Amino acid sequence: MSDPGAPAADRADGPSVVLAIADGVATITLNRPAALNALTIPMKERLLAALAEVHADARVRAVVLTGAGRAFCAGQDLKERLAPDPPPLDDELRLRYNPIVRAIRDLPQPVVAAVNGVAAGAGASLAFACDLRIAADTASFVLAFGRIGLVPDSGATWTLPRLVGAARASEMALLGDPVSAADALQMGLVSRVVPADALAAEAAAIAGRIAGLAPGATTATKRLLGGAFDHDLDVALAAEAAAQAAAGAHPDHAEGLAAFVEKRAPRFRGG
Ligand code: T3D
Repeated sequence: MSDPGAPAADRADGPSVVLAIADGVATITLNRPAALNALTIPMKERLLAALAEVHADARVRAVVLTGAGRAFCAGQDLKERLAPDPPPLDDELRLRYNPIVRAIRDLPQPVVAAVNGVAAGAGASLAFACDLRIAADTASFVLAFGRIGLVPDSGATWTLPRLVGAARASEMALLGDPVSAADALQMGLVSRVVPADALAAEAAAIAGRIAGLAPGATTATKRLLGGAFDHDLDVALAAEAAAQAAAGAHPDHAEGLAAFVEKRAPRFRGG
């Protein structure tokens, strides 16, 4: 993907968002390492386009979102905001950040955030929107919004309390202190921490395992978990029953049963 709208420095380093698809796994890499992958308008548009491409590609069964270089993403490019006539903040959220978060949540495929370094501001929000977060031991999360007189956005006020509870979310949002990978693991913000040089392989392995599952059941599981904090037990029970009926009627369920009794790996087809 070329990036004609990107600043010259970005073009020199290649496209600001790189999408690679192999073996059922799409890897989306934020790629402005010199600026810690801070998000410019062209980069946000490229990210949205990559997410749309992945959504439409039935071969893709799992997604990894990561950053190039030493950061995951430093959030909004603050230098872009200092340029003459930046777009109004609420327009930027409505037109770009919010659609990106919505696109991640609406993807049929689970998204693994491979947090390779600092995730700050909207960069942290992106990680919070993913289905799984695994982190390098060098990673950190910083809700940097307050330091520049802004409020947490891109869904962070919704996702973060659901991930870590109100008390920890409030500390992170109000104080803005960096949370280390070890602390993120302890508070349940990430599910695994691995040595930095093992992160890409670990993310690929997790995504590869997800890609080997029955895609319809995987999507339904993502949807069921995504709604978990929004309705009561009876609604959850009914939603599980409906999803199970659909999963059970799919040929992939029969394939899973056959593979079990034949003591072999299942070959799920999806569709
Ligand atoms: O449109 C809207 O504005 C609405 C949406 C807002 C959403 C948001 O995301 S608001 C929050 C924006 N992000 C931040 O406030 C984070 C700013 N960055 C930092 O606090 C620090 O850079 C980090 C904690 C992320 C990392 O610190 P450190 O010491 O490891 O690195 P550094 O030296 O600060 O940064 C390295 C380079 O990246 C540096 O460039 P230089 O001097 O080498 O040319 C720095 O300017 C650049 N950089 C880092 N973050 C950003 C950035 N450039 C532009 N925008 C950034 N956000």
